[in-house]
Amino acid sequence: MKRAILPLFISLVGTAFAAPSAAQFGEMTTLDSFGGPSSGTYKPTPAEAERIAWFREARFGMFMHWGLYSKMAGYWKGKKVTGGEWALKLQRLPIEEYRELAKEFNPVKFNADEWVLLAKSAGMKYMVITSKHHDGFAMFDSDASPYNIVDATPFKRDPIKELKEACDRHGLKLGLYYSHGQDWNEPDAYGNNWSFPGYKRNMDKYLDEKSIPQIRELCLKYKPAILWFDTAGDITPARAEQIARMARELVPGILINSRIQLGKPRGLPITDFDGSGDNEAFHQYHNVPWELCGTLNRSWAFKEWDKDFRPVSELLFHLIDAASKNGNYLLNVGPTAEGVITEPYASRLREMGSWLKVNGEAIYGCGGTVWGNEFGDFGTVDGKRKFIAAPANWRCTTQPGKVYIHVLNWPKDGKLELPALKQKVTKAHLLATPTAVVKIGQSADKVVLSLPANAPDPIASVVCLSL
Ligand code: FHN
Repeated sequence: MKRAILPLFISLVGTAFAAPSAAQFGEMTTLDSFGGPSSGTYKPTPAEAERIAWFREARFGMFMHWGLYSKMAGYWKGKKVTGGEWALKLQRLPIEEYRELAKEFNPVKFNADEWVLLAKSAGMKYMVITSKHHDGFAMFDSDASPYNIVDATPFKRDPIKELKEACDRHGLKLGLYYSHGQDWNEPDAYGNNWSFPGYKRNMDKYLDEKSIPQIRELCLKYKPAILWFDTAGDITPARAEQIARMARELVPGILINSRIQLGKPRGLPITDFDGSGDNEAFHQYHNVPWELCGTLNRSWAFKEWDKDFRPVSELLFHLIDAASKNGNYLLNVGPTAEGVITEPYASRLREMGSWLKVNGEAIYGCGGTVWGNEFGDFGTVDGKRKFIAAPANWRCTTQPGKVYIHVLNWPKDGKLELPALKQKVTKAHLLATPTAVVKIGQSADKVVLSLPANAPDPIASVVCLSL
């Protein structure tokens, strides 16, 4: 693993919930059924807690943005364009010309097992792929619209079906992203304000004639573990609820994300988990199960010219940071129009998998931090309330009876000071080098660990405290 100086990340998105105040932490609270401090505002029924259990256990998934826009690869008629999966709208392309891409979309190198095995080698436990993004093109065999990969391209195969079968073969869960309100191919949907001038759109008509029929067939044909909705547009709460209820009826145990509807997450029984901002985690511990989705470079869809891939140190930080706040990390790849996940993505994913092979017990199925004041706090900057992140020298995850300290900046003097723990620390060892000696100094107001001179891992080394 390359030596990397871990930059400090300031997460900018506000917490959607009043995160438990730091005062509530600072000492080991009783671990709730999710293995982390609970501020009491998340109360799943036994059935709801059961269906989300695999998601919390998983902690790490692969996001995939793959569609006709992948054929553009960041260009239009030979010219570099921004936008990726948004290029159609940002460049206000003629919709008839965009539709022509379908005639050339033929991912002959697509191999579902390769994709699933790469995700598995990264230590990922689930995948979420765009079954239909805002461009309106269905990447599955849809009976509700002929604008789909089987009927409209020379490929003629159903990659979602093949991915689902590969996920079942290799023990991963498959989630399906579906843009349920925004669809630039359809005049009645929300989002296309350049192709149908003067047309008075009717969202209910779009929902009844395309969106809901396709969501229905996604449920019946592929039984997804997650329906991952995005950009709800002006879908009313009632329609969002109708979609959620239909999905739960068709696929018992399915998980639904909070973006099914705009605004404050609805929470249970409509949605199972919250989403923080794109590439921005919640600032603090978030007691509703949640997920950070982020890009591996700077794009969701494949762009040939986007070579700005994030270092593994940053990617591992997001995984560890999210887990310490009770969240998952959904890390995105953008496959090419030929169906290939290119090496810059794959090599970083494999490096993350190597780290997880050694340290996975401190991530999978773990609860968040026992403290909560390590992230920083809100203050006033230029008269405005702002979150001021503390230096991210370490993060904490938990299992009943265990506290894991992910050391991100190895102390030069070997001394790592932690807030107080109510429980007595009986043992401390490094997951990477269990025989290395870690001395414990515990008093009423702090715990001090004396660490070996060298960090076993250049990015994040985990100390397991047994209580
Ligand atoms: O508009 C989409 C965007 O294209 C991408 O799919 C992201 C992924 O979280 N979601 C929306 C923007 O937040």
